[in-house]
Amino acid sequence: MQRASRPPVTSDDKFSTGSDRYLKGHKNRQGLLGSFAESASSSKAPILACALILCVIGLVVLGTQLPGSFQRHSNPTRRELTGVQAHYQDESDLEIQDLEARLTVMLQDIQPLWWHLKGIKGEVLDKGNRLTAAYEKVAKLEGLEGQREFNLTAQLALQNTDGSLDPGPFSTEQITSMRERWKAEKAEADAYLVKAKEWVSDSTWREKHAKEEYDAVKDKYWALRDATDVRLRGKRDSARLLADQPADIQELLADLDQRGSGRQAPSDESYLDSEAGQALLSGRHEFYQDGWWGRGDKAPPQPPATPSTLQSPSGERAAAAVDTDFQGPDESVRCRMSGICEGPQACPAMLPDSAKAEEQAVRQEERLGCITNSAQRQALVRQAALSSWKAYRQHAFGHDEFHPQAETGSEWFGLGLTIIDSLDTLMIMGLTEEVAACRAWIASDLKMDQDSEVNLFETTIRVLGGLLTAYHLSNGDQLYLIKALELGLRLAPGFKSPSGIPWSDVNLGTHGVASPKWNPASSTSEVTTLAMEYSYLARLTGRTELEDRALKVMEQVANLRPPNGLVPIMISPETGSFASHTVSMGARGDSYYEYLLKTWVLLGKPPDHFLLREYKSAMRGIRDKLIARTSPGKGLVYVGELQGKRHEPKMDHLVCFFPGLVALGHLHGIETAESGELPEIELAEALMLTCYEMYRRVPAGLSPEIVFFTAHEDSDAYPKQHATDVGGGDFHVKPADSHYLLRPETMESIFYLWRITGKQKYRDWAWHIFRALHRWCPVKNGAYTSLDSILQVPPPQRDKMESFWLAELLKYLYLILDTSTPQRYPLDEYVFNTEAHPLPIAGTQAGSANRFKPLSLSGAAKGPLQAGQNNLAAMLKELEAQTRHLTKSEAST
Ligand code: DMJ
Repeated sequence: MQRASRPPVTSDDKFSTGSDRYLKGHKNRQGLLGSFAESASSSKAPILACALILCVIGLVVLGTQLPGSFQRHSNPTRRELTGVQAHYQDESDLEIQDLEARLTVMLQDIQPLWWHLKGIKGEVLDKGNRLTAAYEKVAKLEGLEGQREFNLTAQLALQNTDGSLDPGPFSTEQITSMRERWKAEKAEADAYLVKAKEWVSDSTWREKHAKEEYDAVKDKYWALRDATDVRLRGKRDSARLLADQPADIQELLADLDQRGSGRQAPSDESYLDSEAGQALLSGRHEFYQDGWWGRGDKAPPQPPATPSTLQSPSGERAAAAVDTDFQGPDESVRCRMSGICEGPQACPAMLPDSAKAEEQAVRQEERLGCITNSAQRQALVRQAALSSWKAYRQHAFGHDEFHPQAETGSEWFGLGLTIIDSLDTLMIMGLTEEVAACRAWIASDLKMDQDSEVNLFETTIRVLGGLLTAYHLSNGDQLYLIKALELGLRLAPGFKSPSGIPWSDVNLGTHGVASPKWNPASSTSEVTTLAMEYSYLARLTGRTELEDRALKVMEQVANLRPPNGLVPIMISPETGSFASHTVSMGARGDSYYEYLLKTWVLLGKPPDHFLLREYKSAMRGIRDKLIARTSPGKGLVYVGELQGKRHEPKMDHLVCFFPGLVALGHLHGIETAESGELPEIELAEALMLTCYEMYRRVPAGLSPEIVFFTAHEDSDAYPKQHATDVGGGDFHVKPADSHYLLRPETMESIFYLWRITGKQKYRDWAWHIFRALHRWCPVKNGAYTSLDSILQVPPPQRDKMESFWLAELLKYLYLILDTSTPQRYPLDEYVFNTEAHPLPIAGTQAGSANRFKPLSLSGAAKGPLQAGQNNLAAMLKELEAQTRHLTKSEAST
């Protein structure tokens, strides 16, 4: 069976998690400190002498300060001991803790300096090699010069002396041009040599500077550490003098010992108050300017509040907010090539003022890693959203799509796609002025009667979904509902096929339908990803026929009894049968599985519903047939594809919605693990790690569109050897698949994992991904754009800001970092559609159909709203005739 190459995924397996890296990194950190110790040992003798003297002085001073009664008795009373302990405790708190806090801040500064130095050393070596090569090239050209002239002269001499020969291979002009070319070649080599010399001297200077800086901080660190140790020893020895070490004293000693060995990370506040933190706050790069990032607000990150009613079945929800399990060193290719590192290297030191401006700018970007406060992080995300939106508004407002480099828009559906898809994100971020501009455009410029085809699925999830959520978030602004209903009805002919399986495309003006040009069949995921939007539309308007129809499609697909609950990715609207042998959780398959679960939740989780049954059956199929691990034990867990019966270790970035879906299933009480398998939440976390590694183990720090995993038997040796390669030995990326389109799926899953586990590391992962986005995707006008290849640094950009950048990625990121209490859009009241538009669950307070006043189609309104009502009333009549076949009775046959 294919299982041989796909090691089974069991609950006994230990993943190569952040903690493993932590442990490994921790050892290395010790190694680094050890090397400090070695280098410092030569100078230790005088320090030890000082220590001894200080210790003696300490004892004497201490003796004079101790309570009088205590000096007199060899067996002090308990009260006296407690008093002394408190005295030491206070002193420890005031002195030792202060010293240790300073040490940890210094440690934070030392490590980046060390990595910086190491990087420069590598650069010096590299530049040195280039210089040698330049010398060699110049020498070679000089050597060639004589030889070339010699050959030419010989050639010419031959021509002169023997008239019977041909004029020779070269004309005079050719010779002249050859000489010029050689001259130019030599001049170029000479210039390169000069440049290479400059490079070397420049990097050598920087190396010297970095070394001095590193040595200075290192020396300070050791001086402080030695002084701390002397103080601790003094205290310990003093304490030993007290009586016969009764229990209280032993406790005190143990406490002091522990203080001597422990090192705690500084809090956000102490870091921001430190010199390095202040430097960050007053950073020179424009990204940090203007006070919009919330300097005044230094609130520490808060764990999300527990949603009011929903409890995860195992009861373990958002309890702890701290799980900073990555301490480095970060050996990832992302850290090495993009400077986006985790752990102690996340926050590199400032460069000296004398460093070049470009380096300062790069370093400033890297210092986004110094920001750990969620509110500050969130403010930066909001800023990214606002600048993206403003660039679109300025250059392409009203167009579906935005090309930020050309500063133009283009059409896909002619429905102002970016406006409507982004609208709820703007609302959630409180960008009221921008929301008003969108509303005005929708009221006066959104026209739906155009004679052009739109994709039924894309229009439903992005435009219909966007309008419905806008209606909900605006507390029932009827404009949005009228437009949503009009669009829903105009899309209805898409369901009119011989089999009931929808067509791919619909003409909004003529009510015609069409298949995609490349295939007569429809994508399975597209025809089964409509029910959430139609269901909420039905709840709000009472028009249930389209909801029935959309649910009927899902039931029809289930009735085809797909083996193992896994559906092939194409299906024919003509025959209603599957039209492919490929099963994928990526393109054309993904949201089929997503809407099984989410539609069931949106309907209020009706018991024994076919959606729930099909979801569970699909989960079993996915576990049995698609999920694999790259190596037994510690390999990455991934979701492959089926080509017929063959398992392909290929995974689209699109599949990264799946960890979040599995976690959501767990939250709603679904468990599909059989004995020895990973339970739902552990499976979700394992898959989440894989998706994150698809960002961490590539040069630009942003995932490629597709990766191919590699199975290997030796769980330990292989990945370790290749730890710093692209994919770290677990996956590879084909150049043709190396683009990144601002896709949101990984951020989406991180959102669920953060909400459901409450582990801080997920917030940090989200932030590290944002760092990479901010590093490589911005365009001068404030927009962000897609990338052509994440294998290169800097990655070449593509000219497109997809609408899901604002609709999904930034919304999820913003909500991950949100610290509001109570939590916004809790998962027991809302379910996000596949385009990240939150819809309220039926039966909850938010989801009540009576929450807003009912849709009115006559009279009361004025202006555009009245136009919309009239339009809709007329249209309803017309569409009634068009879609009469979609009556309830027919839909249920
Ligand atoms: C989005 O439009 C939706 O998330 C859809 O379900 C899949 N693809 C894109 C984003 O990648």
